[in-house]
Amino acid sequence: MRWFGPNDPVSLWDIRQAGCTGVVTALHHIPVGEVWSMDEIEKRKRAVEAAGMTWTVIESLPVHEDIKKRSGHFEQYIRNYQESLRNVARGGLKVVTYNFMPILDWMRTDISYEMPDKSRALRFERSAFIAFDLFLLSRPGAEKDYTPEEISGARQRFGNMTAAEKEMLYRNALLGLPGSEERFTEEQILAALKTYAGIDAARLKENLFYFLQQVVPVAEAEGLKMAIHPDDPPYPILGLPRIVSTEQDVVELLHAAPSPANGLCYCTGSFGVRADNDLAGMVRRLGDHIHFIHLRSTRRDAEGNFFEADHLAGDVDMYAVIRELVILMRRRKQSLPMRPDHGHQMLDDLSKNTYPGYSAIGRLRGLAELRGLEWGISRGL
Ligand code: CS2
Ligand code: MN
Repeated sequence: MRWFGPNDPVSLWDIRQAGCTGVVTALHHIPVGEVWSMDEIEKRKRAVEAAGMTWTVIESLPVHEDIKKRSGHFEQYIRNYQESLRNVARGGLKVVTYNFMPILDWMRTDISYEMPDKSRALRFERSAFIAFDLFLLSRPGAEKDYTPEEISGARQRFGNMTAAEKEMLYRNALLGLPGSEERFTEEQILAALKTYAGIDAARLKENLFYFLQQVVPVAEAEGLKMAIHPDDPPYPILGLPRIVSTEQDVVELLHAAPSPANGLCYCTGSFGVRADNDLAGMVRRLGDHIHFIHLRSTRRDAEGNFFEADHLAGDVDMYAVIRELVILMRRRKQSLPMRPDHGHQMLDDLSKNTYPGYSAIGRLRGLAELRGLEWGISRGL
């Protein structure tokens, strides 16, 4: 499971009791772009090991915005990244997860969507999102991104929201990075969006490829595996390009810096939002480059909304996915690190304040179901 560090309301022992042998964590307190020191790496490692688990996967070693834009101090930030890679390798870590989404990480409009069983899930509602973009953020030029029907639907949706609902939508949409409490202000996000004005998908891809060409050789020399996390949701938002949304995107980024160290965090929750992503086929075709696995399922509808379903429900055929993964691990003679990605807020956690998607009990349920499915498939093969 993922652990956000000493401030995480879910303790290492909670995670251990969920049946985990390792945790996935990051040094969230180190500002993006700064070098991860040996001291801090060792300290975190000791904390995890004191609870009887191991730390081999980082999620995430974040990429500074200057690198994504190839502007400002990007060269210095790349050198810092390389240095962090050398340090984490010296600390015994094996996999480095990161993403290349401009400004924002995942985006949801509702972080407390009530399921029929009264547990709570994360949800993306398209018309609420459009309402946020047009009427709360008032992003210049946003109307160009939507059809007249979408705009009038969003206007109607917005008109029916209470002031408290509008406030909530605004907060959810600008939640910022997982693991941080910081939110963007309206001025900050509009200013940040402006800095991407000249950067389309092709440019952003070039910048990613350049970054990979600088860091993948270092990772390879140090015995590390890089694992890029796909875009969530897997399409452009707020006028920002998103470039790790499809199998083709992954093929291109692998070609840009050919190496076994250049790989993927295969996240079924993110890729699965697009019906055109063939999840089981991606495991077959990209398998040698899958270094880390996130298992989660969403349920989408024709309007472009989706919510995070139970791990074994929703649109992801988890049986087919895990079957391919079991076959892959046998072929590679290696057990790949996997975690349940998110879980519903349920039972005692409903009254607790945890990171959205990262309460203990929902993830424990997800993990138990996923492991059971893996066990059964594995025994039957
Ligand atoms: C994670 C991602 O919480 C989540 O949804 O799967 O945010 C992931 O940690 C980052 O994108 C990886 O850099
Ligand atoms: Mn994920």
